[in-house]
Amino acid sequence: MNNNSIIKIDKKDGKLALAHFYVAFSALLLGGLAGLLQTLVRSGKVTLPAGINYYQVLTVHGVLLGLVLTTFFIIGFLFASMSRTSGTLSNGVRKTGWIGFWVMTIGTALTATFILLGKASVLYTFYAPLKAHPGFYIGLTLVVVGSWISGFAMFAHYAKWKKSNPKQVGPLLSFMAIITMVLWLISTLGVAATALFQYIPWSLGFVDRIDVLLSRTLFWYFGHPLVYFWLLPAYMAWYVIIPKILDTPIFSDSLARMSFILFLFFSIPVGLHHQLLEPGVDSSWKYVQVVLTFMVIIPSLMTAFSMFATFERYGRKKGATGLFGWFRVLPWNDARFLAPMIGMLFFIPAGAGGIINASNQLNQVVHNTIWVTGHFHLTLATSVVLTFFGIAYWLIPHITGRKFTRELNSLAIIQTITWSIGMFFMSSSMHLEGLQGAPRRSAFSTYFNSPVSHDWISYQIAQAVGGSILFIGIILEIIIIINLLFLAPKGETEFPVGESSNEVEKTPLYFENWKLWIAITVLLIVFAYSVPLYDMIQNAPIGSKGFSN
Ligand code: HAS
Ligand code: CU
Repeated sequence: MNNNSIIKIDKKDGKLALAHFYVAFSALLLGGLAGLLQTLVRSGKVTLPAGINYYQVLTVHGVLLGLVLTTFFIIGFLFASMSRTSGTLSNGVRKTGWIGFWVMTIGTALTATFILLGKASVLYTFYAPLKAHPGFYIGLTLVVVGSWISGFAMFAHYAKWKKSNPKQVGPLLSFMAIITMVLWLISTLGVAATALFQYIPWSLGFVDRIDVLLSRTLFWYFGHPLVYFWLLPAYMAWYVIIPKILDTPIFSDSLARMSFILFLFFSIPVGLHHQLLEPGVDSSWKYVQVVLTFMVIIPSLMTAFSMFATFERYGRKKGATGLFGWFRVLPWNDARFLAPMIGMLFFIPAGAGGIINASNQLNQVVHNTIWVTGHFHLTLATSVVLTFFGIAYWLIPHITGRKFTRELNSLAIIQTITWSIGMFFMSSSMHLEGLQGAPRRSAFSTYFNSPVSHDWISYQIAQAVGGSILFIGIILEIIIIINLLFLAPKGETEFPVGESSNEVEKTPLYFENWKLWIAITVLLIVFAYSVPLYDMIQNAPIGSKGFSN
């Protein structure tokens, strides 16, 4: 490991981060159990015990894993990263962080209650005209408000750092955390608007009907940047943590910042790529947003380039030669490296799938099929989630003052392999089944005994096999996390933060041009969304009544 002395984050800051991880990993366990049940039901071999509805379980799964696990883990990780790189949080910032945490937790509890009562089986995208109990929407709104409170706490902390370090660029990890939260803040305005002005009044019965197209458009204005809110913290680990684990300098501090700024620009004005088959939106605006979607691929390609360069440098240092010599010398037996690395490997086909989705013509083939479910189980549930597991392996023991022992490391390697095998089976069969037209968001059905549905069943059985292997992966992960929280031997664990090679490159100050970055972001949003939204509101239909089961 490392020879220089370990820099510890403040105990109280650690506690704040840890509180978020408790919620995140509880969500992993419950949400994972729901996932297992779904794949079993879809195999056609199992029916849920009386009273439990498939769509209720699917809502538990999507909300707990897609929204709760991610948001809590990310905010905990961002607070820890800020504390590590721009100094201990002030009492005010930390207190605000705790308020954010509790508002989010109360919101989560409220939402979860109504899902479990069977009053909100509307899936994580809560598409109208499916109608949930108002408590579901109010709970989710509280989660968003809580995350804003925490975001503002982080902004205040960064501003304080900048004040005491004038004319300097902020520490890379903190800079990235701030971009992530700015992205989150601007994008959540869409979902907050639809919740406050559409869903809540409608579910409370103040109005009878809802404008479905508008609600979906506001949702996807948020829903696409949501996926980069998940991805950017994983990229933080790839750009900044992995180089330190490899004891290699960061390839380029400026390139990393540039890629994050491009994510800020191009993440939001692209939501229509989720609505390419939606009637009522002029196709020229869909075209504009598809072009912008192709722009947001660039910062991911920059990330891939930067990672390959990091591995290459590490390999050369270890004496590797040839084009791929570096591959063999990478520290495959270190779970802190292996888990995110497998995440990167999976991101190559996952990203290619995304490009297929975004290509208008190909979207006609895959939209609303289980191909899309396969896509986001590779991106979110593999690339991002394995990277988060990799972060937990050093961050939790760093905070709890314990050691990630050899035994735990071995268990984490087994966990990573289990996850890869389970996901390979589940996701590949989802992709293949989707290409044959099998729908997503659907329980088992033979569709009135239609022959085509029989061709799907073998893929669904493969998904159940993959899902069961994945559930073993979840149990292993929970065992590791419980050990790191409570049982592992006491000791010191490093919070690895890479350094850039400053002799080669000095990061220019213009990266701190926040007003300009936000102005460009807003301009792009106005450009991509104002005409379609204006059209929708001008030509609004009478709207739809709600449906609930
Ligand atoms: Fe997506 C649907 C397009 C990325 C998540 N996406 C979804 C949904 C989710 C989701 C949850 O255009 C479903 C939402 C729903 O419920 O309806 N997606 C894209 C595109 C990208 C993309 C263009 N998606 C993501 C990420 C997600 C995510 C990231 C979560 C974290 N997606 C779509 C579209 C739809 C969609 C359409 C709508 C489909 C429909 O019809 O409903 C791009 O950002 C992807 C760019 C990525 C790359 C890969 C770069 C590779 C890297 C790894 C390098 C590896 C190394 C290791 C260095 C170009 C960085 C090498 C080592 C060796 C040893 C070789
Ligand atoms: Cu998207």
